[in-house]
Parts: sequence; structure tokens; C-alpha cells
Amino acid sequence: MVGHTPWWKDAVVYQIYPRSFMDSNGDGIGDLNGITSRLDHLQVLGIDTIWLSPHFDSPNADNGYDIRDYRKVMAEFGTMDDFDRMLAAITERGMRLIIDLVVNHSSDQHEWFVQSRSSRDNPYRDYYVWRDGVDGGPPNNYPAFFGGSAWEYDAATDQWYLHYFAPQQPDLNWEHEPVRREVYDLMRFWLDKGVAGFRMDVIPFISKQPGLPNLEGEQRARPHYVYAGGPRVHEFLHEMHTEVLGPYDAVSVGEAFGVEVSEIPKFTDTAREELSMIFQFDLVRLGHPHWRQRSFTWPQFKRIVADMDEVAGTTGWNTSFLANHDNPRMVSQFGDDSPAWRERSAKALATWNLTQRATPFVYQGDEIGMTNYPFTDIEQYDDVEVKGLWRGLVETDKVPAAELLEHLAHTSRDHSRTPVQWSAEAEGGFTAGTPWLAVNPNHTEVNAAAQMMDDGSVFHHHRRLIALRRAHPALVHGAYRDLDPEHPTVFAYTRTLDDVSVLVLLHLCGDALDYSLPAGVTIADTWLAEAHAPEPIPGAGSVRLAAWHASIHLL
Ligand code: TEU
Ligand code: CA
Repeated sequence: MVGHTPWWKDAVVYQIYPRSFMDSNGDGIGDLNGITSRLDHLQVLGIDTIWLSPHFDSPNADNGYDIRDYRKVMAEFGTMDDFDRMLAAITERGMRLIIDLVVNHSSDQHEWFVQSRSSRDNPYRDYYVWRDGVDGGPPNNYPAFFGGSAWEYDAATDQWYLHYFAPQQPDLNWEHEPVRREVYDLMRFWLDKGVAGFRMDVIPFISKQPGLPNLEGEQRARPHYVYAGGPRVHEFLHEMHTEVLGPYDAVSVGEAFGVEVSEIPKFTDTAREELSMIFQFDLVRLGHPHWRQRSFTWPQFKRIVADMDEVAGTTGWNTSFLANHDNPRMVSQFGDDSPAWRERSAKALATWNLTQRATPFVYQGDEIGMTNYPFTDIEQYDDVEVKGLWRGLVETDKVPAAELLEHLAHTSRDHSRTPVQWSAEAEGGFTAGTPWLAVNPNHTEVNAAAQMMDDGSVFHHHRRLIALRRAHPALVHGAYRDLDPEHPTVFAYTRTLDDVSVLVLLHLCGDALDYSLPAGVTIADTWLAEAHAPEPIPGAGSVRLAAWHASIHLL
């Protein structure tokens, strides 16, 4: 079909982490009815697609990323009726729902695993990856992301099972064809209900390395690149496309942890019929490749953006995002979350996120500029990853506790998991009870209710950006060109479609600057320059950019 572009290229997606979004019944845990009750907020914002982090039955070793029953709703989140009502309400508003497909691993309480571990000749044995130990130890030296070995010994059958994440998250064996059939069936179950597609958890990890050899040298520091490099991943994804995604015309977003920018087209080149888009992690992890915080420069950031666009922007389609439930808050990581610059830097970052040639993902709370939580003590954290780091680094390797805490205060996944701040009321209006994770004390200043009333808020800036993106196809589909890639703080890029050329000007810095526009650039009109319009300096061909300036112009 000539000229046909799939709907998801024009979509703006909002990620909901259900546990922390909105609690409807006072038990301190967000739930599906809570989501249904807040759809107006998303509609006012202009969101058309929701990605819901896992809502399935789970013992919550990793907040739902350990699924016990793929066809049941987590009891804490509600019932299947609640899900159906939520989906109907989403659909009535003309929005779509993407759910989370977590099939690299299941919960150890999933019936398949209960069977699998029961005996070596159980019909479900090969649903998981079992191996004999070597010299009384694990089969190889793979580390798990949440601490220790990626192998767990199971005395019942005197073998070890593989788990890239927690021991309660055994990896499924995709080499075994019945596993793939089960996955395709459960995908159809949810598609038949009317979901639009899937975000796929660590999907490149599904193909294991033949023979599972030890990690050597450099690989030991970056195991995810080995885990993501199995030889059959593209075969499996193409099969999934043929079996399910294609026939249902479903959208797919692969979480491609461990995938280099140069590898993106292998997943998203439309001719290959695998995935619609992936999340690539070079940008979001620039300031914290792992638990340690690290400094970065804007030219480094811009280089990644340009590379991604060049490598994958034409054969397929990219995503843009600056945060999610596994990373710190957007404004704390990339902006300045001090009261002086919090709002302006959040607006500048939102302007970047919503003007890429990519489908933008907005993580819950970032639309109001929520910040990292002031964690000071290990007891305040909930995350299984933090607990694993504590055991491994502090208890085993004797890294000073203060050193780990200093870094976690910037990098922990829990920063993004504190409840959404709906109002200045107790617990930010998230719950009438006691929240499962503390609400950020700054909810009295940073909250949705206040921002809704304030036309100059981060919320309304997001709303205007989304509306602008919808109104101007150049902002979605236009070619990307970075006009000043080496400037240390200014980001000046164009988005060009046919005869429309749009300039985005960002100043990612807490100081003002007189900036000479790149040669040949003449601003014809200003579409958005809220609260801090660039002041033309007469006759100088330059503009005065305020701290954390953000503006969009027609050239
Ligand atoms: O995340 C895997 C991943 O890519 C990492 O960000 C991971 O969370 C960790 O930070 C590695 O250091 C996915 C989910 O998004 C995450 O919430 C789950 O914990 C994980 O898979 C296991 O399902
Ligand atoms: Ca609840």
C-alpha cells in the first residue's frame, strides 16, 4: 500500500506502572479501577495509546515481571471484569492499549515450572533450561541481574535451572516448540479481547547461546550483550510475526536491552517482519550504565540520537523515551530537579522527547515533572534489584554502604516507582490508605491538580507539544538533521517534510546564552516558545537563549 503509514508511527504512548498509578480502594496499591478513573487526565494530555506494565497474576518477586498465570489479572489490581471495563473505557475514548508480554521467563510459581521441576521426565521439563552442575557448582559463570549466579540448584532433581533475573524468574526454553505455541496462544487470548499489541520484556534474551559457554573477558561486564545475541532470536520473532503479530495487525515494541544501535534494523526493518519498534538503551543509560552514576555530555547524547535516526529511521521506526519504570526520573537524570529549574528543564526535555522521528513514550508522572525521591536509607527501597546490589556489593564485596547509597540516590529504579502525585493532599491523592512505596514529599508542590489549573505548567507544555505534533506531520515523519552537533549545551535540529522545515531549539543548561543561529537559518514563525521566548538580538543573526530554553519554529 503506497503512502500507508501504520497508526503507531503517529501515536504518543503513555506508560502506566499500575502499582503506582492510582489506588481506588485504599489498600495502598494502584489498581485497574484506579486507571479507569484517571483516563480523563490522559485524554486531556492528548495521549492516544497506553502501555500497561504487567497486570497479570503474580507473586510479585519483581512487581509483576514474574507471571504465575498469563490469563489472569493480579488480584491486587482487580478482576478480569475490571480489566474488560478498563479496556472498554480506553477504547470508547478512541485510545488503544498495549500490554506487557513477559515471556523470556515466568514466575517459579507458574504451573509450567511447578511441573517442570517436579521430575526429570515430566512433560514440562523442557519448558525451562535445566543443566547439570560442574564440579559441584553452577553449569557456567553467567551472572543474574539481581545478584549472584544465573543458575539455581534444585535438589529435587539434582539439576540447575537458568534465571537471568531473580531465582523466582526461571527462563523459558524457546528452543522447545511447545513453549512458543503457548506464548502465541496467550498473545491471541489478549488480542481477542481487543488489546492493540505488546511491549515485549527483554525479548532479545529468548534465544540462548548454543552450549551456554562461560562469559570471557569483557563479556563479564556486559552479560546482556551476550544474552541478547542468541542465534535464533530473529527466527523466533519472525515466527511470532507470522503466527500472531501479522494476522492481528498488532503493534510490538521490543525491550532491546543488550542491543547495539547498529543492530536495531535487524529487529525493526519492516521487510524482515519482526517487531514494529524497539527500545534501545544507549540514551537512557548514558548517565548510569549500571548502578553507578556517571557524567555525560550533550554532544554524546546528540550523537546517539543522530546515529539511531540514521541507522534505523528509514528502514523501520524508532522510539524516543527518557525514562521508564527501570530508570530514574527524566528531570532528575537529564535535567535539573532543583526548585529553580525543575519545571523549565522538564519542559525542555519534553520538547526533545516529543519532536523526534520516533514514537514518543511518556512515563507516568513525567508529564508533571515528578523528580527522584530523596532516598537516604536502604530500608526505604523496595526494588529486588537494589536488594541484590546490597547483598552483592555491600555484604559480599565490602563496597562501603555509603558509596552504594550515594549512587542509588540517583540511579535506583524505585525513583520512578513512587506513586503518581495527583494532588497536594495526603499521600498525593494516590491512596486513602498507606502507599506501598512512599510518596515523594514534594507532592505539595509537584502535583497534577495544581498543574491542570496552571496554563504554564509542565503538564500543559506536554499537552501543547502533543497537539503540535498531531497538527504537523513534519514533527512526526520529517527527516532529522542536527545543525550543531558539537555545541556543548545547545541542541538545534530540523525536521523536514516536503516543503515544511521545522527548527527545534533547546538550551540544556542553567545559564543564558547568546546563540548565533547556524548559517542559512532564518526563522519565519514561532510555534511554541512558552514562558521563555528567544529574544532576537537585532541585526546580529543571533538569539538570546534563556536557561533551559525550548522553542519550536517554522523556517
Ligand atoms: O527490564 C530489563 C532491563 O532491561 C533492565 O533495565 C533491568 O531492569 C535491570 O535494570 C538490569 O540492571 C525488564 C523489566 O522492564 C524490568 O522491570 C524487569 O525487572 C526485568 O525485565 C525482568 O523482567
Ligand atoms: Ca488498590
